[in-house]
Amino acid sequence: MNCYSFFLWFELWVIMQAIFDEMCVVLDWGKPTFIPTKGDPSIVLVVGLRGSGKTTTCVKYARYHREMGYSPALVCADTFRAYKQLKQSAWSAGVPCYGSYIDWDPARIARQEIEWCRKDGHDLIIVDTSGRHEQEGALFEGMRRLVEATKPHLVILVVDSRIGQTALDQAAAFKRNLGVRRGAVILTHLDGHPKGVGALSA
Ligand SMILES: Nc1nc2c(ncn2[C@@H]2O[C@H](COP(=O)(O)OP(=O)(O)O)[C@@H](O)[C@H]2O)c(=O)[nH]1
Ligand SMILES: [Mg+2]
Repeated sequence: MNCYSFFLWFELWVIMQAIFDEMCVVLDWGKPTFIPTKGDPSIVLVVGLRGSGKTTTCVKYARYHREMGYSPALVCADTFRAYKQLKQSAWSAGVPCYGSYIDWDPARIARQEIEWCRKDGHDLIIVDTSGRHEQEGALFEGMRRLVEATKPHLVILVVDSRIGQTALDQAAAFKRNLGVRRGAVILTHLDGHPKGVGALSA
């Protein structure tokens, strides 16, 4: 590499670093809403519409916290097929996964499997849900039952940012209908879609 191309690469690196630092400042909202306590089991319920990216987010959230020194576990409060999907992703991320191949009631599965997670000493229990209902009323009813059954310390709403500014309406509808104590929103599909910016601004 000659001197000229070295300086070109160096300049490019400086520009990229400056953009990255500026993005960190813009996206930093300060202190997180919720920090799980190490050693004390915290329950995080992940809700959202079907295909929004809940399962993917659950695994990322678990892996991130494992790297931070927690002992996370994933619980699948969904169908048998979804359990298989979660188990596969959880296995590749090295996170234990709990679920049922025989029960069909999400609230009952969640309650039972959370108990197993507690017994196994996990301090961060992440519950993945289905969001499969066709009717809005049934969806919220199903989620209310899950909130009742799991008594979560945090409810995360996963929103596909490709819906743009409608993300705000979706978050408001969840807040109104679930009436949770502590909630957060995670936007997915921010990579490679222009509408993501709309969702972010909303
Ligand atoms: N590009 C991209 N794809 C994603 C993201 N999050 C999830 N996906 C993909 O979206 C699809 C649905 O995700 P999944 O987690 O199964 O959604 P769920 O039905 O809400 O559990 C899968 O193919 C994921 O790989 C993201 O942030 N970016
Ligand atoms: Mg899923």
